[in-house]
Amino acid sequence: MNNPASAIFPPAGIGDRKPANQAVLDWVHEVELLTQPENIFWCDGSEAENEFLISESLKQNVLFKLNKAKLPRSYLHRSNPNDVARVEQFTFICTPTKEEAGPTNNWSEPSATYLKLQGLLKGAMRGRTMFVIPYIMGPPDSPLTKVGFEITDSKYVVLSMRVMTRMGEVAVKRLGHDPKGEWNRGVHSLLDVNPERRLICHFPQDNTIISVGSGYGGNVLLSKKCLALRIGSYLARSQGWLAEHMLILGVESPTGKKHYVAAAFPSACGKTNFAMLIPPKHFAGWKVTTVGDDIAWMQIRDGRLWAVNPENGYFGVVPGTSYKSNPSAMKSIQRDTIYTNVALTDDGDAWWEGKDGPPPVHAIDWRGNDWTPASKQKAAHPNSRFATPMRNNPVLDPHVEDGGGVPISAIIFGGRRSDTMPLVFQAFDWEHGTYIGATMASETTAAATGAVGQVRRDPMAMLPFCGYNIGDYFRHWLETGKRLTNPPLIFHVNWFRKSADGKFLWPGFGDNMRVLKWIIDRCEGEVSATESKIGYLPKMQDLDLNELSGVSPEQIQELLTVKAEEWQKEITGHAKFFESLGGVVPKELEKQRENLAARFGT
Ligand code: OXD
Ligand code: MN
Repeated sequence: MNNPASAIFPPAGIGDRKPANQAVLDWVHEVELLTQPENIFWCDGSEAENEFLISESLKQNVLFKLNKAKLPRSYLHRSNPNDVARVEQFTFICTPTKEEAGPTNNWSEPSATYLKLQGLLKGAMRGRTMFVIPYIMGPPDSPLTKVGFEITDSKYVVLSMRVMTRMGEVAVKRLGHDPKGEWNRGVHSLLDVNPERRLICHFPQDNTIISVGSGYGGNVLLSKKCLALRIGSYLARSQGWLAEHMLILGVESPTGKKHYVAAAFPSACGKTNFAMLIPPKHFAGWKVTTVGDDIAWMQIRDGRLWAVNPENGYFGVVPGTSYKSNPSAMKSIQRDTIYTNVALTDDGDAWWEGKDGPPPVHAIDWRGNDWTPASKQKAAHPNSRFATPMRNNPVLDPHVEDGGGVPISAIIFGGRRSDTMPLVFQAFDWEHGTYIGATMASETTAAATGAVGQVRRDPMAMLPFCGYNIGDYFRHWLETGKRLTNPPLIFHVNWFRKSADGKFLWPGFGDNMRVLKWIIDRCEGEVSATESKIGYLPKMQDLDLNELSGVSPEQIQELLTVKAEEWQKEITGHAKFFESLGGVVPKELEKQRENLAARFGT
């Protein structure tokens, strides 16, 4: 096999569209001098460029072609087995002081880090092509939209960025000629894909990201976690908006009344499934549409929160995706999709655990080895992914390109919790909702390297993504609430509660519509609720459980139960978490915790 980063030599007319902005040209030249590539490829996002890059990637085994009839224009990429997930331990926020990065981030001093990275990048692109990718995050005409340039030596990154962002001309135009314009500088090199030389570094003050040693999407598609969340959250605070790890969905009633909801669940906890929910038959006439499946940028207008999805595609977890769990995702990934680390069947189809139908009798697993159903290893990596354009989504919301965004009626927090957390409850108000978000927890998943299934606090699902001090982030949430005259209502959901014998109590997926309907009814002021110690709980009769099969009334009762012993433990967990943050938690949230504890008599 060739080196996957080997240079490629485009014919005239491809790879030569240099932007005119002098600041961009100077920066590219600087990176060129440092990394010494064989040549520079200026990406413009065109069809011809894409075709050329795909054909070169096929030659170099960076991509494998999938069955043309079953999955047109779709490809398989296999990553280095040492490089399959985000690496939180190697992710750094490089602010002048450690306090600015805060207690939840790895911090590293900027000048020393630049020096270290320069050492690693010196000559790193010899014999390779250096790609320069202009892109925007956000709809082209949104005031929130940001320009980024990513330099990379990975063709897979270029091809994926074309799916995940609005790439090329649109970004060059948006930046224009002003050498002082705001844009993000992103440098990525695969180096030798060695965990010992893997670093994902953010310099918020310089609007700069440098990522080395990895080829995994979350570490290298710098638009996504690095810009849209880590740098994004930093910019959002100073500019007065919110950058959040949230899906955005629209829900329309049979009478045509529409609400938009944003929901923060940690990685691999079902954001994509929720954003593409198909209501059960009983909800005929209800429609759920997707604005975004991972990231929401939200600004205040007319006292309300308005959200845009800065992305242009979905980078979703493949295993478990099926026509039963997420038909719209299945339809989306039938074409134009880059699959990473799934299995390859003998007829060139993609396969993974949890796909509809029986497993293939033989396949090549994600590592490139023979696989049969008798194999002990998984055929697809648990964090195998699809990158697919959002335009493929059959339930794409018609307002996804609106620059002003969509008005948010409700914010939902949630995680994987086997116990303690009821199916749904509502915060008393914004400040209490901020507390619920700040203390939320979830069992860890394969989306990041490390142990899976351990409960960890993950405030607003932003633990790995908040680019500054988490105490200031909480403060920013509290201040945002004060500026909202018509704030979204805040809820917490848990689809993952289990019975004493370890079985899920709630079917989830499409049936989550029943919970969403209650949330919408609350937004409409159509139903009352039971005030409990933790917030407002649904009254049984207000949850539409008609035609819900296989769930007993006792199960529903259990799903809505607040158990004092579990909550006492939970409150201790909140206290420990706040303590671990070393005094940065705003006093309002400490007070919320005291009030909650007092309600439980502790
Ligand atoms: C993602 C993640 O890829 O959160 O969206 O890890
Ligand atoms: Mn995510």
